[in-house]
Amino acid sequence: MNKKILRTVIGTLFAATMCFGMTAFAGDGADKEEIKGTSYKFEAEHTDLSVFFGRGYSNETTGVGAICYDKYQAGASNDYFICDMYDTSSFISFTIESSEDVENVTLILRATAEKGIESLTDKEFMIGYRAEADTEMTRIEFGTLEFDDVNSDWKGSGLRPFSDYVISKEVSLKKGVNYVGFAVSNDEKIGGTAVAKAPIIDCIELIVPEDCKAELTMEENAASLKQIERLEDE
Ligand SMILES: [Ca+2]
Repeated sequence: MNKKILRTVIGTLFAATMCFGMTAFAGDGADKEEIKGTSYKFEAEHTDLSVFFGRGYSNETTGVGAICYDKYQAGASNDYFICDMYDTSSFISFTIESSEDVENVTLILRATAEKGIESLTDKEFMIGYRAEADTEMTRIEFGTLEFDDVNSDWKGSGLRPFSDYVISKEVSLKKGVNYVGFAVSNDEKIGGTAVAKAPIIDCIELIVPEDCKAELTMEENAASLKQIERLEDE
């Protein structure tokens, strides 16, 4: 399957999914400390980006080119994040393996945004998950991601610090492989070559409830790890 077709297939999976009426919300992560359980953090820059396509304000970006170094010291975990998601087909997906079925997992997204992108609703930016055997993503109705103070002049030309957004406390994972996906679904022309608005994604955190023994691991992509090594050497 060529990359363009694969992108379309994944985009369609999201688009065709019904909303499941889940109770979910977004916030500034203030209530994150109160969530009890075992926390697993997975870096966006370690995901498989082989079919990634995106745009910046004056460029197109493919594959591991989407991995950016946190030169502004905006608080990115592991010092890297995914940038240039300003295309209508941009998405990233985390491949998470769970040792058993688990419900009521909390999903936290660590993200920020560039100047001018003050918010993203769950219709403009879709977040969902599915087990490998499922054909459709379960879309999360998280409301709106607010990037407060995004238009401040961060250290001259810097980036607004990253924030933690509690996306859902009701994610279900099945034993085996699961996908947690983030896809652009708007066509707001925000300037230059950028034809959609999107967040800048640092990592996700999954918190397994206290009484559950499920262990989570992420398949880290070799090409992405290699790209980070390359950037470290620069
Ligand atoms: Ca990161």
